[in-house]
Amino acid sequence: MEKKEKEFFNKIKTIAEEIKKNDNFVVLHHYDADGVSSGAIICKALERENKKFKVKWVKQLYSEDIKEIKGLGKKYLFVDFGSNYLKELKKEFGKNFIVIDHHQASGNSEFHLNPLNFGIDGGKEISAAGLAFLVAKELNEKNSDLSALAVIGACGDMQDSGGQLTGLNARILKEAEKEKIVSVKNDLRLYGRIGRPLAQFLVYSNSPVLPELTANEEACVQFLKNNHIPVKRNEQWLSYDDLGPDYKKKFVSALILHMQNHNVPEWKLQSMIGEVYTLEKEERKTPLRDAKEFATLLNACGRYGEADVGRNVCMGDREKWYQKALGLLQEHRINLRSGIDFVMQRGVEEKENFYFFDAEDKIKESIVGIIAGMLYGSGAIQDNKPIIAFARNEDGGIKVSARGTQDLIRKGLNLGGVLKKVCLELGEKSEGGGHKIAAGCRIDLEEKEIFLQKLDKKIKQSYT
Ligand SMILES: [Mn+2]
Repeated sequence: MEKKEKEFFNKIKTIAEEIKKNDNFVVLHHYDADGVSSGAIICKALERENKKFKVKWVKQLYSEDIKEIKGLGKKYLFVDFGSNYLKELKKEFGKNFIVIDHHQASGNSEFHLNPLNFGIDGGKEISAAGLAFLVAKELNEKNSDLSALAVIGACGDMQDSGGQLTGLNARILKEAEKEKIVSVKNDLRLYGRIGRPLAQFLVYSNSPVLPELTANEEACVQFLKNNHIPVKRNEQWLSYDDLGPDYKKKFVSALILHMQNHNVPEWKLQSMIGEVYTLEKEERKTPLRDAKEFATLLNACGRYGEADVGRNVCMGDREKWYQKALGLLQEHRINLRSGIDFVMQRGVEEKENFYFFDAEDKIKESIVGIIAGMLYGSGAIQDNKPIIAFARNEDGGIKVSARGTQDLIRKGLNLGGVLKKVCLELGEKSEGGGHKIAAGCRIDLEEKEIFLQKLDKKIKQSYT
């Protein structure tokens, strides 16, 4: 074992020992799929050690949250965030806190587990759920059954986006395979292979967007018909996973051919095939059976302010909380669908350098970006310009979501950079940023027109 890796596993030991020695924990975890699954792993492990604990999730760790939980317990455990707050945590809790995180850290502390400090890529090779799993296993061999949650967390943070899990993730996966908790195969990686009827499988595909299929149900139904793919058997809608090997092959070749006919580049086609993870202990045909679908279920819970629901499902509930989670997932699908319908009906407006639409309060600000991205497949817009979506914030302001395409990025577009610049010009109240291909910001209602003008100029400049 390499020296650094040895140190990494020593740190895991240190943290497990610290947990063993103490009681009365307060667990604070992030609200996305990785945050929820890592929080659940830690809670389950504490439960099995007969430790008392309180647990709470937050969307983002703020100083107020840190102050708010002070006094609720004796030992504070931060999962999937905290690395950037070590100084503050020291000030509030002295030595009585543990951080398990994989984001960029500032400083270090005794009970701080972060792969980046050991030369391990926290963006690709392990997520908070993987770290939590290693700690849990160090606490008790029995916790090896939680490996599925580590895989779910990694998928939630898109650490499988290269087509497979690598590094420590791959090692955890091997273990999960050996214990028959997860099985791995190479297959079509589109989201919803198990839980969605075939037409919906295509309609809601947004990674990648399928030209003339994504967000266009009629076209998807026609596509299946033209290629003689059965969509029902015994009055039951079929999912991709229900198709036999021959029909699967037929489906994949038809889809690839369709993409090639729409000039989708080779690398993107290749990214559609890769590892898929089946959770063998989960019931067939449920969204818990596939790691990515499980992660989406958790994200849906978080998005609608119910990350507790997701955590309870992760911890094993398959009754009340699971039913509630299914309801939230259903609500999410309905919202996506009616959001798409709304935009298709209202139509998209156009400036010289981008498309845009204002959903006002008709689409939730938390999903308006997803819908904007899906429009590239719908036929409502071409892929020659980025798309900007507006929705109302809770505070009455405007949430701006921007989406582009790989091709535009190659030509120089950087949406995160552009939004940041525009916001700076609008004054300090507005803030913005994000990635090149997807970004967001908040502006005041009355700033919309000037924002559109400034944006048009800045996007143009980014190509030169
Ligand atoms: Mn994470």
